Amino acid sequence: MEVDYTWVTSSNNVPVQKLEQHFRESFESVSPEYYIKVPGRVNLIGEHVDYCGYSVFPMAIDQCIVVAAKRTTDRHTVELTNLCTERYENVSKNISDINAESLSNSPSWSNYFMCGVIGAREYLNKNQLKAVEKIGFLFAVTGNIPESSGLSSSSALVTAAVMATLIGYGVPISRLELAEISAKCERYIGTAGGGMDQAIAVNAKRGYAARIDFNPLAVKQFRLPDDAKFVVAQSLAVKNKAASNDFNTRVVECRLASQVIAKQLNLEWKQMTVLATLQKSLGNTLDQMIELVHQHLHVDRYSKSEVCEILSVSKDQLDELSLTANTTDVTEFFLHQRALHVFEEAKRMEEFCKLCENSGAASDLGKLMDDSHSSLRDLYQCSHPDLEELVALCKREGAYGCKLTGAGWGGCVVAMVSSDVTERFVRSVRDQYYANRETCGKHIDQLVFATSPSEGACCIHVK
Ligand code: ADP
Ligand code: NG1
Ligand code: MG
Repeated sequence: MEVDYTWVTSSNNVPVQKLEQHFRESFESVSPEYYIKVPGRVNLIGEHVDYCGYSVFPMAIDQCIVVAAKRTTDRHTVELTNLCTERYENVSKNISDINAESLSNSPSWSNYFMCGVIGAREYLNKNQLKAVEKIGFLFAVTGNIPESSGLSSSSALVTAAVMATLIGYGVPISRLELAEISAKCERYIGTAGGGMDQAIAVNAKRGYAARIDFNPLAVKQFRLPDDAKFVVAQSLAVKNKAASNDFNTRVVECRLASQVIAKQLNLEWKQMTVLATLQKSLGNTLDQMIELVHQHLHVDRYSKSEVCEILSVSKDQLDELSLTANTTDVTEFFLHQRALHVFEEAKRMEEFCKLCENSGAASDLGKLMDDSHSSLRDLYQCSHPDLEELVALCKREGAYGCKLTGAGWGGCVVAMVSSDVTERFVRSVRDQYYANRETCGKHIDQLVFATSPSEGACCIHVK
């Protein structure tokens, strides 16, 4: 089989030595054949809109997941080991016993990895599957993306697993397809996410942020302003998105908002699973969609019975048509607030791109980030008291703008600051925020750091 990995670039910056040693110690002294490196990301604007079909504006960061890999031909198993922490236990699974349905039972690290293995295998046709019937894998994983902190450690891991499996099988894939199948298979863990994280992880270009559009997936590289820097700071509050139903409740609230508006406008509401589909079918502008939210969605909470009544369905039908497995017990939904956030955030994202294209003022970009954060806090209700403290501190220290990044409920903020003052800014945040907090042995440089756009996923063959 010819392998077409012309899109795979090499990188010198991978911490492979310790991983290689761990690989050999774990797997009877054999050495890895290849390494996969996939970065995390920070999203500058367009938060909680990707799963509604709207565009986002992330950039890759230097922190990454690295997988060392070797194929086996004497056993049809996936054997996993992890260098990061003892909490990430070793796992060995027969490939024919891995199935998508069982992965949402627990968001264990190995289940994220198995999402990727399944995603890769689903990409193969019958003949290809037959040809790889005897192939198994040894994988060792390490990484330095802070987990459950909104910098997309989960998607870096899943995407790396997809790549490691496909490369081992010798099956070529384009970057866009890789991003799409990685987004699809991460949903087996139980989160109904959009495709932002995987798209930037695979398509990022050093020195550029990217605008990512969905349906169809498209990536456009953007230069960021020269006079500003982006600083990431961890609040230290963590949130595993698959361990509660908060994330999926937001996804479902947006879907119900779309369907309730559609029903009131006598449209085929069942098809309006995301807000962007509703907008498209109406041919409306974002301002007109905002008008519709005010006209058709009340501010008070909706009970499940009220939603059922509006849509003329039973509770069981609603579960089947609109909810996810872990949101069928949710009894109240805030439709007005969630839809308003999404349409306004989609507008802010467009304005942010325009400003970047036309060398707009850093203060204008910062204002959009501030407004995004306020909306995430007040309308989307996915902030956290520690994030609020950190945002307030960053603003006091002179950031042009500051917002939570990723899903929220903890995790990181991203602040935009003048290039001239970045070092002082980082020092001030470090001294004031972390001085009296338990940092669980994390080095201070990992908690708050200036970041510039890094490159996307790559593979290094050992020769
Ligand atoms: P994030 O915002 O970082 O994407 P998620 O809640 O989506 O957070 O996913 C976090 C989960 O991803 C962790 O609980 C763990 O299972 C997995 N994970 C993250 N980093 C690693 C790693 N280095 N090794 C193994 N698993 C990891
Ligand atoms: P994090 O916080 O990195 O898990 C999640 C989603 C994104 C996006 C953001 C919010 C996944 C894999 N990731 O990111 O798609 O919706 O939240 O903008 O579901
Ligand atoms: Mg994640």
